[in-house]
Amino acid sequence: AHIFKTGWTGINERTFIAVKPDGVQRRLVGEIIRRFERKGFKLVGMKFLQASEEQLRQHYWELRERPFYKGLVKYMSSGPIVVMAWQGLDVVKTARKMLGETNPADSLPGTIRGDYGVEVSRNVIHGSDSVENAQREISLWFKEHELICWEESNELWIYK
Ligand code: IDP
Repeated sequence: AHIFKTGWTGINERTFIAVKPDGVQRRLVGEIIRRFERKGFKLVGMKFLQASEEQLRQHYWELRERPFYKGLVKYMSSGPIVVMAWQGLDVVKTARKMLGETNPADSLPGTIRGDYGVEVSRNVIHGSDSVENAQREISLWFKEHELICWEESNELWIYK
C-alpha cells in the first residue's frame, strides 16, 4: 500500500473527484469529465458504482460529528456515483477552484457548483481538499491495479 502512495508530486499529483448522486441523476457526468479533460488534466482512474454506507463513513470520517453527517451519508448512498482520479500539476488545488465553494450559493459562475448547484446538501461533486486527503481517498475508492499510468501524446503541449 505504500508504493501506491509515493511519487504523487509535481505533474504526477493526483486528486479524487466524485460525481455525487444528484450529478449522475442530472446527467452532468459528461460535462464534468469534459471540464477536467479540456483543462489538461489526465484521467488515471474511473468507476461507476453504488457506494456502501461503510465506504462513505470512512470517506467522511472527519465530518462524523457534524449535524449534517447523517443526511450526507444518506444523500451519498441514495444512487450511483462516478469516482475518478485525475492527475496533473497542482491538480488538488486547481480542482477545488474548478468545483467552487462547498455551498453552490457562494460559488462563482464558471465553477461546477456555481453553474449547476443551488443547495449545499445537493452540491453535485466532491473533490479532495488536500494532497494527503487525495491519497487517502484514492486508496479508499480504488485498488492499485485500477489506476492506470499512460503516456499522453499531448503532454508537451500542456507542460513546458
Ligand atoms: P467540501 O465537499 O467542499 O470539501 P465539506 O465541508 O468537506 O465540504 O463537506 C462535505 C460535504 O458535506 C459537502 O460537499 C456537502 O455535500 C455536505 N455539507 C457540508 N456542509 C453542509 C451543510 O451545512 N448542510 C448540508 N450538507 C453539508
